[in-house]
Amino acid sequence: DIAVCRLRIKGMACTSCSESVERALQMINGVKKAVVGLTLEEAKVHFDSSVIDTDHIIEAIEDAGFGATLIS
Ligand code: 9UX
Repeated sequence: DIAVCRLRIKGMACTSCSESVERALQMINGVKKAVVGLTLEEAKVHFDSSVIDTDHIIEAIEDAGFGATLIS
C-alpha cells in the first residue's frame, strides 16, 4: 500500500540542501514521491509500505548529512 509520512528535517540552510534531501529521498527504492520544504523544515514522502518503512527513510536522510524525525 502507498503510505504518506511527514518528517522534520534539520540542518538545511539553502535550496541546494533541500534539493539534496529531495534527491536522496527520490532515490530510495519504494519512494513514489518526495517533496521537501526548506523554510518549513519538512518533507512529505509517499512510499510503498510493503517495500520500506519510515526508519529506512530517516536513515537515508541522515546518510545525506541531515537530521530527520517523524512528525506523522
Ligand atoms: Mo547550501 Mo547546504 O550553500 O549543506 S548546500 S548550505
